[in-house]
Amino acid sequence: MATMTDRKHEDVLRPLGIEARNLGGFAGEWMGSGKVQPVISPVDGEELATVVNVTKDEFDAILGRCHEAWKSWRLVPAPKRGEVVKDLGNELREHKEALGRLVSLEMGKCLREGLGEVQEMIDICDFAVGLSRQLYGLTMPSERRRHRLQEQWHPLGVVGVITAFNFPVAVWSWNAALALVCGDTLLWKPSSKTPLTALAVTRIAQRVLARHGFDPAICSLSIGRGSDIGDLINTDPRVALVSYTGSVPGGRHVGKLVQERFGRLILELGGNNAVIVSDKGDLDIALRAIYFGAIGTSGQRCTSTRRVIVHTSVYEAFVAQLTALYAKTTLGDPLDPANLMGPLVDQEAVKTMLAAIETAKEQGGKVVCGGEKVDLPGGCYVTPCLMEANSEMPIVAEETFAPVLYLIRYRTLEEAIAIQNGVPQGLSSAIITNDQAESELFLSVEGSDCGIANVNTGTSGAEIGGAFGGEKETGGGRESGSDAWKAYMRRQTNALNFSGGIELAQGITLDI
Ligand code: UN1
Repeated sequence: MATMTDRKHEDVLRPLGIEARNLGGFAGEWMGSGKVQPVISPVDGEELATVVNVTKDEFDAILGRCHEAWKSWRLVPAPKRGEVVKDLGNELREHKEALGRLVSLEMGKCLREGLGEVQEMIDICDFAVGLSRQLYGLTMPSERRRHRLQEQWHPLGVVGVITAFNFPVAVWSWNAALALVCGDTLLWKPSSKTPLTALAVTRIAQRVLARHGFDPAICSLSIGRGSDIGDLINTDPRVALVSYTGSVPGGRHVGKLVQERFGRLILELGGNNAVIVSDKGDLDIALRAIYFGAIGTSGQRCTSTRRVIVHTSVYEAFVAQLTALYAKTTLGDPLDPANLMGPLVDQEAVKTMLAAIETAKEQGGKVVCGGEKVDLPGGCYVTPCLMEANSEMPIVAEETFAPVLYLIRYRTLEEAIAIQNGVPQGLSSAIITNDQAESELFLSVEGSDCGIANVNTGTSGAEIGGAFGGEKETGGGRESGSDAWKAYMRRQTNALNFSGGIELAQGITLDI
């Protein structure tokens, strides 16, 4: 086993407090005595560290402490909670480079994207600081004389945050920054593929909370498998809200368990995002937007571009140019700035991608380029694949979490929109056009049915200021900006009578 001094990636791991062996549970103190899990980097196949998962009993203790911590955290004035989040943002600024590197190393995305992910954490902290003074309720005119009607927002409780490997730290922060100013506490279960980044972030939060004199159990951590720790979160009534990011089947499972006990739920599930390239659009914009959307994070974003629906009159020219761009993809170590694409998250993901390509071929798809395994250390590298396809192919309606981009032709915009909407998922979508009527139709009620619909920019890279999430099988949840904070609080409507008498609503009289 690697020791502290001869570990290969010591320079990345050490500054963030990652030891050779780490305990996977935290609620004011560190604990863990369950299964020991090795963490392998997809970058080079090296073991980065081991994590000791939490047991059921430890989970129970962690949740108990996190729930206890909520009882006092909810009493702290929201702007004071905002000050803690401000400091969390500053600490993340300080560790941006280190954390960005660890994200790259642990899950394989390019460093520039790893840094972008940490930037999203910083941005949502800034957003939440302002929000801590804006948790507004409305007042409404009462139908009764000398009555006032109002609503107010109260902290909800423990928020269970179950995150995916592809945004191992940002997803936590979109939930955490809002939940913290809303007066909730957090119990984080990261993907078993990416526990180290979660450990690093929890250590940062622990320091910040302690510095402000608050119980560090406010940001608790519980590393373990979805089937045990995840399900304990889903079924325990002490968890007021479960925010789950992951696959559609995973969301279906979580949804049933949480709904069964009438817990609150935010689901961020799969996407099958399309870009419509109009003959009235700028091909250069289309190429850049689509290229980044398809190969960014090696096609493993929920928002990755998976389908391009191109007007038949520009199809040949567009495909030729996109193919030329794909040929320029530099593939390899994601920490090397020369590389545009890193590995997939693990060898299983490579198998899934190659199998999907075979299935697509059987269904009539034609590979234009890529889709091959590349012999690099770790065995997780593939070339990004462009494939001519049609919307009747069943696999085109599925989310393959890999860089496979389906190219589809269209003749009328109505047809393109029908193709775009003709999949079970509804996360992100875009149109490339300079025609106002086209973009308006795309954004109208007859247009995209997705939670995100963009014009002249791609499907991925959403800013934190907007609410993030999607419709249909994407699950309907919203995180991040706009008024997504409301999901992290409970709304209370108040009728206040200062008339000195009693008057019933709806004009009802009682002769007693
Ligand atoms: C995800 O893939 O789970 O819009 C989220 C984007 C990022 C978030 C992706 N801001 O691509």
